[in-house]
Amino acid sequence: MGLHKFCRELPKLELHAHLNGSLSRSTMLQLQRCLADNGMADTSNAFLDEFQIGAGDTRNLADCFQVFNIAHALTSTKETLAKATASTLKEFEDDGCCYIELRSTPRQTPHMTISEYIETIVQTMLNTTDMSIISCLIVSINRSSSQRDADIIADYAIEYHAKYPDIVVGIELSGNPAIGNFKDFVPPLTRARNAGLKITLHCGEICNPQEVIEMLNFKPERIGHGVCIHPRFGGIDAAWELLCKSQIPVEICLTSNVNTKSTPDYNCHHFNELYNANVPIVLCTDDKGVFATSLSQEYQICAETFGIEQSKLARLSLSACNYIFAVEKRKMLMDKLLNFINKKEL
Ligand code: 6MZ
Repeated sequence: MGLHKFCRELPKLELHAHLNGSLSRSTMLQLQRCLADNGMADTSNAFLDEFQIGAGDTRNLADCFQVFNIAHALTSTKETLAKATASTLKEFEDDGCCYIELRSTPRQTPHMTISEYIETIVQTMLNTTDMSIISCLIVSINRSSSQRDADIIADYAIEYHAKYPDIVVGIELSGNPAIGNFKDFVPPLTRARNAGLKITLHCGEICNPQEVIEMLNFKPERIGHGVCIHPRFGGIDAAWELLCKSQIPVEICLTSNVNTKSTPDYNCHHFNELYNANVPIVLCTDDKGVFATSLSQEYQICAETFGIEQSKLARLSLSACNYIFAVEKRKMLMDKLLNFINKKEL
């Protein structure tokens, strides 16, 4: 079977996708129309064009954090946030994704409270009975936020995990890695962990070996990116050895790292180092709207760049089942993958 078709058909798990970075152009237009119908649209198409950071774009990782304001302007009401969530889930499903842990930073807007933000996403996920994709929410803390605001987000995550344990499954730390200190977020993350939430941390997205070691010693269930951990990419031996020993799974975002210039090109991506060292990895999209990609495209790029054959790609997806936060869904997803592998004789 052709690689493109195979990557689309392969049942895939998305474990690192930011809601407001995942909006496609058609979803954004839909949200814009919805706001306009309510007399609230103040956005133009030129404004939407700024949203995409494609290959060769001159913007870097630091600039990239500006573009999220565009999506945030569109998801500021309960109605558009619900539509954004539903459309994004549908797009992942259409791309052959069978399970997603969507993440988002709850925020207060002129039209909703933090609590309503979370409730809106949760209710949309509960109402996707017409879809076969299984969806969960990871609550994000932005590392640019104050300790007080991080505490508030953690409290809501704990409250909503207690209310909807099958939907609100984790908490994560993201945002501009050049701002803030991991240490300041340890107390709220620890409280969330003690309440039963699983943890994933953006780790080593820029060079900061001390922070990488602090993060790995915190023993999150997963980390995101892990670009600057191997000494070849600005990391230090102690951090790399700690990662190899701890076997903490890494959410890999190939196109995101290339388009933000965290990695010069696909060929020098640290996928190789992680894969060869047997560190668990999961292929993810990060921000499929901003970086114009899809999960099947990330599998295809991985296969083409690193020569990973179809049977190994399928096993990458199978192994992702081990690292999901909704533990009770693991067996069902593994059965689905094993079925696919047997049927295709891989
Ligand atoms: C770190 C990122 C990110 O939460 O409003 N975000 N944080 N590194 C990245 N690499 C490119 N991509 C996205 O989605 C948008 C938010 O996700 C985080 C940023 O905090 C961004 O504002 P939500 O749904």
